[in-house]
Amino acid sequence: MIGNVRSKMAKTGAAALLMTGAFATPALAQTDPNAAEIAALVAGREDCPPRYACLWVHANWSGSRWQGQDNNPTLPSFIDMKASSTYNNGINCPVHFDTVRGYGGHVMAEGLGSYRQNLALNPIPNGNGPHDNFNDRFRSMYWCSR
Ligand SMILES: [Ca+2]
Repeated sequence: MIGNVRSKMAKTGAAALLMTGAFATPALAQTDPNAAEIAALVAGREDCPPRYACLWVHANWSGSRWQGQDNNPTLPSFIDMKASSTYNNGINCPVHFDTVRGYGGHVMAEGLGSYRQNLALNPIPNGNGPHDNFNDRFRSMYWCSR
């Protein structure tokens, strides 16, 4: 008799575990359906090594990446006027991205550790109207202040 009850409990427990397992995976997947995409995006941003500021040709930290450790009065042609996302992975101060060579023009400060996923969403203050933004505009960069 006792053995019979234990056997039933064991079966019930096994059934409960199976049900938990059956429902756990879909429930986790529903928690954040974009988890894999977000992980891939963050991985792209994390490609920027420590001590550098990085620019990517495309939004979402994708496409060719440029990385700068010093002040750069010019940018190589593959990224000059083509940057669409940013990441300041420096160690001590903001980086400034400028819309003209040799610094100046419209300047966008990127704080230490901060990033922009899509520069098209960053309007230029006092630019050429409400739709003017920093996408595909950067031509030089400097650290800290000038
Ligand atoms: Ca671009």
